[in-house]
Amino acid sequence: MNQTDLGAPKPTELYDGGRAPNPRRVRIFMAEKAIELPIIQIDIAKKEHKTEGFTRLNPMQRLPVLVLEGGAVITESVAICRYLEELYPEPNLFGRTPLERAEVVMWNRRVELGLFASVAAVFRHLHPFMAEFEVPQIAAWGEANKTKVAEQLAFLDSELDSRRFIAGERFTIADITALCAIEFMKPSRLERPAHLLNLARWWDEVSARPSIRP
Ligand SMILES: N[C@@H](CCC(=O)N[C@@H](CS)C(=O)NCC(=O)O)C(=O)O
Repeated sequence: MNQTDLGAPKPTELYDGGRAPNPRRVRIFMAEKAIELPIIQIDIAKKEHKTEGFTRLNPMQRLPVLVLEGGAVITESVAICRYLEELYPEPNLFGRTPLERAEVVMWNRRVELGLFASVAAVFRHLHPFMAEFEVPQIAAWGEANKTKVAEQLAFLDSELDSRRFIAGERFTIADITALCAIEFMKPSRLERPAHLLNLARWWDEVSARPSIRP
């Protein structure tokens, strides 16, 4: 891990949420850059993110949360990753040139608003575990999102026909977001269609990276 000295406060700890997909995005991002930080595990099932102490840290009651020296707090997975990218620029995961940076942000956002959000809607609106977290839980919305997931997977498959990774010819945060969305399909009781061969080729490559190991 090569840290750039920007005079910016250093991260001191990451509040993590176990198998939940957003904290996992940040953990994979950190592993790619070999960033090691004390990790504080918050058990979502035990509602530890709803306690008074955690709510003071993040009023949104969501994970992950990055704490910095001096007490500043960053939430939102992409904001956390952007901060870490500035402090630990290598390997680059957000793009090097103005065009590449725009393409990475574009693809990351597309995957977040498309595939990731649709899988999350299926999980949050159909899984019995989520009934007390997603209020109101609307089963019809969960069902409707199954079609959206299928559409988004087909879209990514067609895009991956012409390039190696989601945002171009190298691995970026957009791949991490897509990978976590697809992993999240398992607890959401969704299957990746086997006929999407470009997606399968991409999946085999990205899921073999050492950073992806749980
Ligand atoms: N937009 C946030 C989403 C964070 C989020 O929704 N985290 C989930 C875990 S993946 C959470 O904390 N869920 C707790 C709940 O729904 O009560 C980000 O990108 O970090």
